[in-house]
Amino acid sequence: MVLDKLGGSLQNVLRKIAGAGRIDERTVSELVKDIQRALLQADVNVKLVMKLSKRIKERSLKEKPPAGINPREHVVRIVYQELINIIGRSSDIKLDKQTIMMVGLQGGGKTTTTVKLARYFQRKGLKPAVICVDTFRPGAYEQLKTLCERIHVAFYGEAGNSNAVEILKRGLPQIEKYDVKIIDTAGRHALESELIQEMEDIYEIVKPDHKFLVLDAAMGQQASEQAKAFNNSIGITGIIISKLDGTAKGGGALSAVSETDSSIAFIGAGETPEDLEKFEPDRFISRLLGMGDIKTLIEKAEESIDEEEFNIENMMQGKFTLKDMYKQLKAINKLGPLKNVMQMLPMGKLGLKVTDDMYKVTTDRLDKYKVVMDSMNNRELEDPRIINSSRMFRIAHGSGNDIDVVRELIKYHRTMQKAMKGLRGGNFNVQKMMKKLGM
Ligand SMILES: Nc1nc2c(ncn2[C@@H]2O[C@H](COP(=O)(O)OP(=O)(O)OP(=O)(O)O)[C@@H](O)[C@H]2O)c(=O)[nH]1
Ligand SMILES: [Mg+2]
Repeated sequence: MVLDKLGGSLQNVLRKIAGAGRIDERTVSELVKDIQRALLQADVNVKLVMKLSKRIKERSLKEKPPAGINPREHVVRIVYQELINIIGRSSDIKLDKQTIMMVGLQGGGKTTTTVKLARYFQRKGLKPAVICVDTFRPGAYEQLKTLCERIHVAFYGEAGNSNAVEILKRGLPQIEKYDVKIIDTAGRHALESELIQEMEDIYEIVKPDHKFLVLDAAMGQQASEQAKAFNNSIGITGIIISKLDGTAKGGGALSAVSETDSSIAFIGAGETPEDLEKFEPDRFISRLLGMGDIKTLIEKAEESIDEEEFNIENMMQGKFTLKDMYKQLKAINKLGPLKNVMQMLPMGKLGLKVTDDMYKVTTDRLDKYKVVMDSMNNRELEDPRIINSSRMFRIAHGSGNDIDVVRELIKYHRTMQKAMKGLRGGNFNVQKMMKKLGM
């Protein structure tokens, strides 16, 4: 997931607190040092880190735990709250008719993010349309057109026309009936006068509800300078941090923008149209701390999967048949890369290792499994434990597959079943604890 490394070290810190004998000055000092190390490694600004450490230290030693909460849980809660504080608020995005203008420097991820946003609103049941007014970079038109076609989003652009204003004057009436209109603009390598002028011209015609600035996570703390500069010249209503998957230093950009007037609206962590999520500081921090954002998962599931197909409760039950497994794999595949979905679950905290094998369930694999399962009878599907070697041979033969594929499917099912059980039980039950803390 986003910021794996930072998450990992913060989770270790929390585990340490959970296992601490008592909370005294020494434990707190140690804890604060560990947190500092983790945040600095992720490129969070030193001043912010110092401010945060001071707050955590003071509060942990001074504040009395509320009734029903032990001192260790109290400290965990303080860490959680203070981390949310440094990351700032989130932008308000309505699920309603709106026009969005995308701005940013060259190569920051505007076009990719335009498509991700279109997909985001599409998933929410709104009708998006995209206009390309990048007349600067050759190939911009084709890039956006192809991406939009891939996700079946309406697109308007004029190949070869270098006049952005003209394109908009013709394009806007054409997409009048769409709910969310997204305008992808050209980038330049610096915020120079030409770019500012063009952005202003486009602004005058479009009069967008939102001006989103797309910032590459790899720029780290410089993000704050960029955000300030764009905000001063044309004003922005939200920031989208892109490419969070590509850097271990994403903490820099994320925390830097909280120092500006604007706030983070979305974060992008991947190249596919699905790899965008609305930025919610509390949710983000819970996930970073390994508190498994089941809510995100459920919400996402509800958007694209009907209930019969995907039942999170069942998934956690641990007892499921091959048929269930197949249904769930299919559902998970619809939600996006398996790895992303798995990582929304509290795997880390429950000490469950998700092996690489579990990530590798590609559509191809699923199709193969489907064929294998078609050669099984109902009893075998209901209770795969009865599949001995002669049955395995029959199934392999009947489905035209190697016996290894059958073996692999059964093994996969077993691993999955164990994983689900692990999720439900778990040793250090963070979910329960967070509930108790009212988080
Ligand atoms: N890994 C990863 N790559 C990304 C992400 N967002 C964008 N990219 C890649 O970054 C490169 C540039 O992205 P674009 O969307 O074309 O950037 P742009 O801001 O539109 O660029 P210009 O139009 O030239 O200004 C592309 O190769 C994208 O695939 C992301 O979240 N993760
Ligand atoms: Mg572009």
